[in-house]
Amino acid sequence: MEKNTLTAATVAGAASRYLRRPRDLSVVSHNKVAVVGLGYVGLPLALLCERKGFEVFGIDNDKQKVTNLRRGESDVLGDGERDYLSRSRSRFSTNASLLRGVGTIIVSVPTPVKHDHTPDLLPLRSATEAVGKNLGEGALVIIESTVNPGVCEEVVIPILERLSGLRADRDFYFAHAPERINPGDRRYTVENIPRVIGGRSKESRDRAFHFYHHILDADLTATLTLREAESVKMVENAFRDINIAYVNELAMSFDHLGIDIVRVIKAASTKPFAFMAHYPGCGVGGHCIPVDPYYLIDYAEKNGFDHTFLKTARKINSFMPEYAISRLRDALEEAGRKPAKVKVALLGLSYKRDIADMRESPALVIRDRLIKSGVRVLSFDPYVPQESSFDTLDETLDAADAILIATDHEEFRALTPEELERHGIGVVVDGRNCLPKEKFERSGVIYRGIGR
Ligand code: SAJ
Repeated sequence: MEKNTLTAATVAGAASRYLRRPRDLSVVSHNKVAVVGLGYVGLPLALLCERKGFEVFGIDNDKQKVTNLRRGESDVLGDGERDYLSRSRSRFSTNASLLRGVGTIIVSVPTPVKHDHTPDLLPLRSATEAVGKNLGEGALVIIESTVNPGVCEEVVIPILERLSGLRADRDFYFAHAPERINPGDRRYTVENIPRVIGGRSKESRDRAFHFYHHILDADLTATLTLREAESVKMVENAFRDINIAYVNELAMSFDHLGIDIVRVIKAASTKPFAFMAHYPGCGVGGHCIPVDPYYLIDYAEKNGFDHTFLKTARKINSFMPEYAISRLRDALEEAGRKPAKVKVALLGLSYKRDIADMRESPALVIRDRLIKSGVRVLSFDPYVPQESSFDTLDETLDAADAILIATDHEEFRALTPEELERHGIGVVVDGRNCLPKEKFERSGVIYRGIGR
């Protein structure tokens, strides 16, 4: 037979050899790791992979972020990690073709909600498309973004297969390991937080387990299906949201009853079992707690179940900025001041103490509602100078008649009655119950907390 004659027999033989090829004979390099999405989740993970000896590619669609990272600049890292970034050899780029030949690809892009609180999977879809177009045989794809059950199997894997022409669990492997980063937490870090892993198959799960076992110093639960792993994160964060809603409702009730909810929760916490303290406040912000429950609510609704309890908790927590404003009105009335005639220092704009992140921050809701109602608002947040009316707390207090604390940053927790007296401030609304109430009341300040 003439050489190079492609008979049907020859083609069939080649095809069967290809399909029979040993699983680990892949066209990707397993010492290469790529992280798609370089925010507070992806960037620390990318640097950790580099520290553990991988050749790392960091991909993000934000040109400015990539430019800053190449310069060793980032606002999502702690001090230690920022030093490491300045020495990092990771390649940061907006060019997704760098994913070609990479053995492990992790996707850690945001999964926000739209204005109507329905899931916004656009960032995840576009990141998945970038991966699908550059996916090599034998690669392991891990989704770390928070998603509701079903997204991996019904959205992500179909995109990967369509764009790569590869089949999951035949040509590439797929797992879900929901992120558990706690911004600002120095104790629990990307390296030591226990993780759960779900796989499309046992092979996928095992490969993901070996990857995380190599880079983390943490317990790994790698026995889940994809939908179970997706559900774990939903359950974790909805748990927090409903518990915060529980104490927020108690706070509003106790304000009618003249009971100090903080003292009651602290006392209830002496019970060594079956109680977990959460504290009331002027609202629930961040990109996790007020967002994740909507993903589960939406998916359950599409499958015929109505999460009335989760929805009620969301309603209570979303009402708290309004409640804090009602506490301000009440305090101003007692002080004989008209809201339209006072200047209110809004202390804190970020959603959580001692960090700069303003996503879904209740402080922004309070600010906008107060301004809309004709109150003059002087904002100050030491972590968000660009949104502050003044450079310092002192200047802000100097110009104000009343204060509303929306974020319990260290600088605000340190406020004293003498300081307020010096600035002629007679009304304090403590939206995070972070000040010693009795001390301020003894000094003659009109004090309102949330549930105290
Ligand atoms: N909040 C309350 N009362 C509370 C706790 C929080 O009003 O008792 C408010 C905070 O002020 C903030 C919002 O809720 O506005 C969210 O606070 P958070 O402490 O839950 O902070 P996050 O959003 O950074 O939550 C993260 C989550 N981690 C992940 O999703 C990976 C969450 O699961 C953690 O429980 C949380 O950190 C944590 O423990 O600090």
